[in-house]
Amino acid sequence: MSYVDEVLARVKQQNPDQPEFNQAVYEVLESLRVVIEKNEDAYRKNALLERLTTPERIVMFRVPWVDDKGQVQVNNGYRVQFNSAIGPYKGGLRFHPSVNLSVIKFLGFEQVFKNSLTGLPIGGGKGGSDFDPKGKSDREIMAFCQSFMTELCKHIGADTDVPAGDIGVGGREIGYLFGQYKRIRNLYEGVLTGKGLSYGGSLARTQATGYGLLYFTDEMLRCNGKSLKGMTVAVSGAGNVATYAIEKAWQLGAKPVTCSDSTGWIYDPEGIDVATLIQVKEVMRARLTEYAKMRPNSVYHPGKGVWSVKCDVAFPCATQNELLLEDAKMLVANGCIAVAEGANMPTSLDATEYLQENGILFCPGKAANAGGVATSALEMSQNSERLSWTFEEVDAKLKTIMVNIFHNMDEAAKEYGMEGNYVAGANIAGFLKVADAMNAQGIV
Ligand code: NDP
Ligand code: 2IT
Repeated sequence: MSYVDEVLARVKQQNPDQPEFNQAVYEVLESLRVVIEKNEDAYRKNALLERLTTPERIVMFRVPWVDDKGQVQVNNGYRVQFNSAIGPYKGGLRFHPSVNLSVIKFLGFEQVFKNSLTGLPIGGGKGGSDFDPKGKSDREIMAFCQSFMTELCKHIGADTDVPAGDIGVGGREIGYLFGQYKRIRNLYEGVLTGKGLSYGGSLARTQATGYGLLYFTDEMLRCNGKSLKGMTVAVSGAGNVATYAIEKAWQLGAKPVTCSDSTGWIYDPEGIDVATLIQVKEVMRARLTEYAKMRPNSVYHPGKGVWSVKCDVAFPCATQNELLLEDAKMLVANGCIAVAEGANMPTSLDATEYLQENGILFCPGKAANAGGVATSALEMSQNSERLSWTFEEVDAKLKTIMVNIFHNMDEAAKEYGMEGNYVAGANIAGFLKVADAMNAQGIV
């Protein structure tokens, strides 16, 4: 059996109840086959792939908190410190009822390669809780965040592990988490990113994932003789990533016509209005039905369906496995030319294969959405030097980073004889730096 197959079997056998983690590992290791086969004995002897697929540390903890009725609630808290070969663990926190160890491990595993692709010195980690922020009062959110950080603060630090936001964790939650860390540890340090601007946050971090996704896609289209100008784009999600992807799509001359949340989706023939979207999702924290009320020419559809809309480029920006084989078929049939993942692993494996086989330019999330974590690393730099850069400075760095990621990914695919296969290119380029650092540091 080849070394890759041995490790895939081992991961499956050791984690039989973790479908998302197995899915992420399968995609990466399949891409790495060509690299591993060149030096199989050395990789096997050093158990490089076993170490790569086993987190350095997993912290799991109880999060008790009191709701507004005086009832004690208990949630599960997680932090997976996956790989610190190239820098302190770095990656978001997700608060969503679907969170479990499989989801956090898949996200942490992806983060290792994504962070490597940024070219910045950050290792990979991820955390979160099955806490559901929906419908909770501000006081309940604060109580939860304080309890969560009371345990998490023992395991993180500016040079150890630096969490940030993800689904269900935005500026409000980061503020409460930072306040509690500082209070318990008596340390004012850049232990979290995505902070508010008055207490160490970076300009452009809020916009960074969505903007970066569009810079990346723009460069990819340019290198394939195309341009976003005049294109119709479909976006899923209505949160941080989707909102700023939509904003930058407009700025680059495209027309974003859809967005979605966990209950339904919007088709707006005049293009999604960013101010209305922010008002509904960030200020009112309401459903997209409110968007339809405020924009009478738009249509709200309950359930799923964003990918049935005719578009040139599709940007899945909500969650994992939200673009399935039947969606991929609709996109291809409707003449879509590119899919770029704003979310982490939003496209199922069979849908990815179908898109690639049908000539769609397919950009995997670990490359296309790396602008968020890259700008988090820029926030860490600013915190370390106790300075703040201008919006223009950060945005320019973000753009350069995204353009470089595209070219590194593209060149890695070409070097290993898989031109245009950006999944393979991203996995290989991300892997090589981490593997080199792991080899240099001995058996740890
Ligand atoms: P937000 O919480 O801001 O927004 C998430 C959006 O997706 C919401 O509109 C939400 O709907 C929808 N959504 C979430 N879960 C589901 C689900 N199970 N089914 C249907 N819709 C769902 O999160 P972000 O925008 O920050 O994150 C979106 C994706 O981007 C995630 O995959 C995340 O890991 C990834 N990502 C985020 C980065 C960041 O910097 N924030 C960086 C890189 C990747 P509703 O409004 O109903 O909750
Ligand atoms: O998936 C991701 O890259 C994020 N949620 C952002 C992580 C970060 O540390 O900024």
